[in-house]
Amino acid sequence: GTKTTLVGQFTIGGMTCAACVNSVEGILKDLPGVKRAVVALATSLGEVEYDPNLINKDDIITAIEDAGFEGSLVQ
Ligand code: 9UX
Repeated sequence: GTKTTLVGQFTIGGMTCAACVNSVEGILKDLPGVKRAVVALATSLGEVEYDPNLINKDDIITAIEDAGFEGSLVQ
């Protein structure tokens, strides 16, 4: 069938070095349904492309929080 993906933007608080960025990107990319994740240290922003049939924005925020950072949705 047709592939469906959405793109969500999140603020990720608490990242202070490049290794934090790599860690958060790795965690996001390992989530089921996440196709792409790009995280920027300077802006504290993350962009995640995901399949809404497999994961939702709240799940993504929970994963960010579980990794020890503060995640919130960019409206
Ligand atoms: Mo860098 Mo981030 O030394 O949790 S990995 S601060």
